[in-house]
Amino acid sequence: MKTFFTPDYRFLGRVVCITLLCLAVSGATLTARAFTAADADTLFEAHTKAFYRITNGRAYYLKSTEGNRAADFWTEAEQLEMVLDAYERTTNAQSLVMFTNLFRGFLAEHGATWEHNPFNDDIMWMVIVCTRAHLLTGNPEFRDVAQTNFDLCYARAASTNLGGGLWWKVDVRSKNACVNGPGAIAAFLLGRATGEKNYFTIATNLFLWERATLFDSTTGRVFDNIHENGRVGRFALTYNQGTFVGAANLLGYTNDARLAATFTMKELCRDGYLPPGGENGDGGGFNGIGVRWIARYMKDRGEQAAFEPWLQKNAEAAWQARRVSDDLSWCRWPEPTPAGRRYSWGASSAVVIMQVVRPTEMVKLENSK
Ligand code: 7K2
Repeated sequence: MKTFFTPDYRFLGRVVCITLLCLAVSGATLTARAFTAADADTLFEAHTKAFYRITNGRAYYLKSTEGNRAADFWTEAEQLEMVLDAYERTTNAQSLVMFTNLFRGFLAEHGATWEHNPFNDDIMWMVIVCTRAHLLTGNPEFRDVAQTNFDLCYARAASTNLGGGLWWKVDVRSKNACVNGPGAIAAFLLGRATGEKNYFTIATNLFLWERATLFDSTTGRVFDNIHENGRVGRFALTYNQGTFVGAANLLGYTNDARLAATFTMKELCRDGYLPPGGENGDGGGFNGIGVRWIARYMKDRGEQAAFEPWLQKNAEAAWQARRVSDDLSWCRWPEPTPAGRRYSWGASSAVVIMQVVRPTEMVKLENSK
């Protein structure tokens, strides 16, 4: 019996060897396509070279690769967040200098108070920027600008109509996820920055209103808005999913954060890829915002097993989609970035995802230890 089976064992051994060889070869292929921390630097630097402009210590982002127009209020604000993402990853003093120049440029362009802007969401985005900058640097100037503008915005945006929440605009026609998610995050971070408990209460109330009004707790879908007449616009966008996840995570509603993040991954993606944003509009940076808050939730709660492969697949796609001429990557990965005019906002999602998602190269190194 024994001798009869011996050749079979040897055959099995050979099968095992070949399988291991195949795994090693596919591992090598993965390594070749792994993105690195240096690649994340490259994409950020390419965006800087194409769009960052500075005169007399005041900096701004160009709107596109053609012409001299500056990016508008909220896309500028969110590109300042992109710089903070780069600083958080690298703690490189140079990105903090860039941020400070952009902050000065922003105030020179839009003033120190922003009540002239009819969009409450725009103000909340910039409040998040300034509060994050304060929490990273301790600079009181960032905190004070954030607090003043949060307060003036909240005073005009908060109402009890439709059960609470913030109006999107001064015309008080609808209450949108794009102001309530950011409003909750801004209030929470201001609570941390100022130590004033009232901001945490506001954050909780805004989040709970959004959760009750613009969230499907069965699926994790975040609805875009509710009109003053009570009609809900049920379409879901990655940036609204992201700020909902962000607020839920900060406030400790972890199950809600997980559900909304899972919805983004499973229902809004095709083949696992985030939906392509319209590049020359508001949508170009939606995925950057979405991923920023989902990645933060994932890291805070140790949910890498569920979300990191998906995030890294998208980061890898963003990296591979860059064009050779100037290393810009647009927002429609995995489709390659075409030649011609590109937009700073549209190119920011790729930069952000590479800052907030751990390079695949590091994962490989850790696995082989
Ligand atoms: O309708 C809102 C929002 O609910 C929706 O998600 C997006 C979709 O469009 C608007 S928000 C976009 C505005 C943000 N503030 C500055 C304005 O110029 C901009 O239109 O895109």
